[in-house]
Amino acid sequence: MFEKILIANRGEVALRIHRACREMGIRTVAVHSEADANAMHVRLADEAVCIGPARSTDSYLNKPAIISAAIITGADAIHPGYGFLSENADFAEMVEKHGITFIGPTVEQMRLMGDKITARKAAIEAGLPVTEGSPALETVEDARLWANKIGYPIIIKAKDGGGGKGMKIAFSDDDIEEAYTMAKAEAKAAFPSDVVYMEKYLQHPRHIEMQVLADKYGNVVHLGERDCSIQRNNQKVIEESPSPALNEQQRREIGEIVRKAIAKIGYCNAGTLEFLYENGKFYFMEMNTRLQVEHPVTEAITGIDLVKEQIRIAAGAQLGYTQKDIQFSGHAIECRINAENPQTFVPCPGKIEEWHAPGGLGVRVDSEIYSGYQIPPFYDSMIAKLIVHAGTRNAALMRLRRALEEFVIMGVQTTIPLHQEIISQPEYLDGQYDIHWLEKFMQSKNSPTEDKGE
Ligand code: MV4
Repeated sequence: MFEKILIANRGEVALRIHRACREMGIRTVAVHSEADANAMHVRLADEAVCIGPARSTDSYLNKPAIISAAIITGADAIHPGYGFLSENADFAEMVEKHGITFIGPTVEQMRLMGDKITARKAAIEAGLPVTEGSPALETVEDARLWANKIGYPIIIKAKDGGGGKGMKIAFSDDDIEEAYTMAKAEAKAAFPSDVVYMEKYLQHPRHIEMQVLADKYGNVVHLGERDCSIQRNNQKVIEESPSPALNEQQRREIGEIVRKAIAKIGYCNAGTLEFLYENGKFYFMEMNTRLQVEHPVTEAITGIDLVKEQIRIAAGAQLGYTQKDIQFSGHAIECRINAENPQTFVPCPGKIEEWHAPGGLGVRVDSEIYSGYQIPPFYDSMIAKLIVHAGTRNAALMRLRRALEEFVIMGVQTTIPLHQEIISQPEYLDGQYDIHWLEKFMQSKNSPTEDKGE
């Protein structure tokens, strides 16, 4: 087992990884920017190294600085968390070249899944269902031909894309030139490659993702799904498991398909397969090769510590259990609490004047905030995750309502009121929502012409 792990991240996830290490008897090294000298992950770690100025590109994305910190402190592994360098294959390769273990899949697997076109190809070969799609598009004419072959509406995506950037939808031949040209231009500006391809556009899907764990010996389990359809601007807001849209049999079916595919690909460590789900069918979109923000939802219903499993797997341990040992229990919901204006979503950094997190049975708060903490303006605005777990979805919703009410955060605006509003909507309560529901709900609230029923 590793003796010392460097945590190449900040915020709640740095703390989350530290906690797993501590419970495993592994020492931790925090890295931090100049703006994060007073952060909780720095205080709790055994050692801390300042890796550069506040801007992420100078610190948390600074590969040589992070690797130097690992060498100086004698860390034998690096956990990248999520975001930052977590899906950067060049970083993983550099880490491994220095004889340090990157806690994640192999460099090849990261490259395969980081490219949408090769990921799609691997998924098809491994038996995963996908939308109809094209190979890389060479010209507008090529795009028009493929669009007619697939049938409108279609969506053009960048091979290196993610987070919705460089995606353009076309509903007819009239839109195709603009969609192709714009997608290509956006890809060129934002990503290393401007290669784009096309898929059939699904108009009202849910976003349902499957969590998997695989060791280096071909053992694979799936840990069920997370429904992440409550989102805005490609930012997830609420996640839950199980999905209100799936029954027991559908879960078993997609679970087995995913398990076999992961075994066939030979993937190892923790991973998430993102699907769109519409009219009872799943369509593979992409695979995330990192720990995800919403992983605690899965931990709640399975009792499995995903970070400990990532570390054990990276150290060469066997899973030690099979699919039939995985028991799904109850229902879990996560709310992402951001320091933002809840109407406009404009970030609201500042000093936390008062902080009181909820507790009690079935309530987990992952956060590195404390009273008096100054939220720096340089990073993501998520300041806490509230996760509730209870026997049924209704019980979880009652618990979530209670926990949100207990939460006290003074000094900055947060998205807590937004969460309270969402979970009192009849569609949310009934589980009747797709990926567009939140944006439509926000619009209807802000539109003076519409009857708000107040
Ligand atoms: C799609 C789609 C509809 N049809 N692909 C957005 C980000 C990227 N991960 C994939 N995305 C989408 N791909 C097809 N063929 C709709 C989206 C999409 C979306 C997906 C998941 C969660 C939120 C979303 C918001 C807008 C669009």
